[in-house]
Amino acid sequence: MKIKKYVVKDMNEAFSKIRYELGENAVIINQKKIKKPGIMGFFSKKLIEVTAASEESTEKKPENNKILEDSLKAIRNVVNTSMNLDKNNKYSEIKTSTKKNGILDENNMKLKNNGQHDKIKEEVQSTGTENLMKEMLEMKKILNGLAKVDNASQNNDDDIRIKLRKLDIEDEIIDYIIEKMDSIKEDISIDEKIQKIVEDVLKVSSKEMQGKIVFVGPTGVGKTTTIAKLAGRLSLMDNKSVGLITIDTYRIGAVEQLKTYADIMNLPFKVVFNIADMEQAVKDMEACDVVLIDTTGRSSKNFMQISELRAFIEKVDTKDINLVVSSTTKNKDIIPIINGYKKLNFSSVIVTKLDETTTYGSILNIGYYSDKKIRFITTGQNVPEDIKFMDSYKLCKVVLGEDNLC
Ligand SMILES: Nc1nc2c(ncn2[C@@H]2O[C@H](COP(=O)(O)OP(=O)(O)O)[C@@H](O)[C@H]2O)c(=O)[nH]1
Ligand SMILES: [Mg+2]
Repeated sequence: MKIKKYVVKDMNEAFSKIRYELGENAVIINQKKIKKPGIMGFFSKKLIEVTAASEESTEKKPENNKILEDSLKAIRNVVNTSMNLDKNNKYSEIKTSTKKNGILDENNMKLKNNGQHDKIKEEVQSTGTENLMKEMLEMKKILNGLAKVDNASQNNDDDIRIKLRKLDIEDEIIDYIIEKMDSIKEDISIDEKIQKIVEDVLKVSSKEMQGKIVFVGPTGVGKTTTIAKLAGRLSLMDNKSVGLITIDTYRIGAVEQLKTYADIMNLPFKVVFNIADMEQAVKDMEACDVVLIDTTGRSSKNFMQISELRAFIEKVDTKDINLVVSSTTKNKDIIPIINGYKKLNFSSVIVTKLDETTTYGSILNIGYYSDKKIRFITTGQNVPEDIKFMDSYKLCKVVLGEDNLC
C-alpha cells in the first residue's frame, strides 16, 4: 500500500497527478480545503489537499526512466574513461559510491566482470597521461623557445646599446637604431644591420662646390680655417676661380686671418660691414666660379645676432648655407646649436676637429638632429690638407668605429 498527499488547485489536477504517479487503481481516501499559511495566504485562493492510496507497489516509472538510466550509464562510462588521468584511489571512490546506487550498481558489476577493464583503464590512463605530458612538454618547449628568443634579442639590444654608447652616439639615436633592427629582414650580421640603419640616417651631400657658399656656426668651430682649406683645394687643385667674402666684423683679427690666406693664394677678398656692402661684394665676385662667404661666430642663443646674420645671407641670395659644428661639442649642446641656426635655413652640415676626438658618434648626432646631409669633415689645422670628403658608407664606418679617418 502506498499513500501520498497532493496539494492541488482543483480535483482535475489531483486526478491527473494521482493517475500518473500511483496508477489507474489508486483511490482517493481523503480531501480537504486548505489555506496557504501567513498573511499572503489569507488573501490567496483556497487549495485542496488530496490523499490517495494505491494497492500495488506499482509506483509508475515514467517512460523516460529507461532513457534516464541509459544516460546515467553513458555518463558513468565517460566518467570512468576520463578517470584515466586520475589516480586509482579516486577511481575506486567512484566505484564504491556507484555500488550503493541501485541503478548504477548493475552497470558497475558489468565493469567489474569485464576482466580487461583494469588493463584498458591503465592503458587509457597511461596513453592519456603520456599525451598530456607530451603536449605539456611541447608547450614548455615553445614557451622556452619564445623566452630564449626574447632573452636573445634583449641581450642583443643591450650589446648594441653598450657598443653605440661607447661611440658617443646619443641614446635617442640608439633607441631608433634598435627599433629599426627588426625591420631588416636580410640575413646579415648585427653590425651590418646597424651600418645600414646608420647609412639611412647619415646622408652625405654630393653637392658640388660651386657658386655662393655661406658658412655659419658658433665661434671657434673652424669656419675660417675650413674656408681657407676649401679655397686652397678649389683654386690650387681644381683650378677654379675662387672669391672670398667675410662679414666677420665682430672679432678683432678675424678679418686679417682670412685676408692672410687670400693674400697667400692670391684670391679676391672683400670685407662686408653692412647689408648694402654685401650686395656690392657679391656683385663684384660674379665672375668667380666659387664665392666662399665667412660669417661671425654668433651665439645661437642670441636671436638678434642670428636675425642680423639672416639679413646678410638673404642679400647673398643662395641656398648653399652650411652649418659648421665641431665634433668636440658636448652632446647636450648640439640640439640648442642646431635649433638656434635653423632660422638661417642651412642646407647641410660640416663637422670639424675630428682629429681632436677618439669617437665619432658626434657626426651621427649632428646629422640626426639637424636632419641635414654632411657636406664634409675636417681633421686638423693644416690648410688645405685636413679636409675629407667621404661617401655615406665610409663615413658611417668611421662613425661606427670600423674604419679610420685616413
Ligand atoms: N684640431 C683642429 N683644429 C681646427 C680644425 N679646424 C680649425 N681648427 C682650429 O680651431 C681654431 C678656430 O678656428 P677658426 O677657423 O678661427 O674658427 P671660426 O671662429 O669658426 O672661424 C683655430 O685654432 C684653428 O686652427 C680642425 O679640423 N682640427
Ligand atoms: Mg672665423
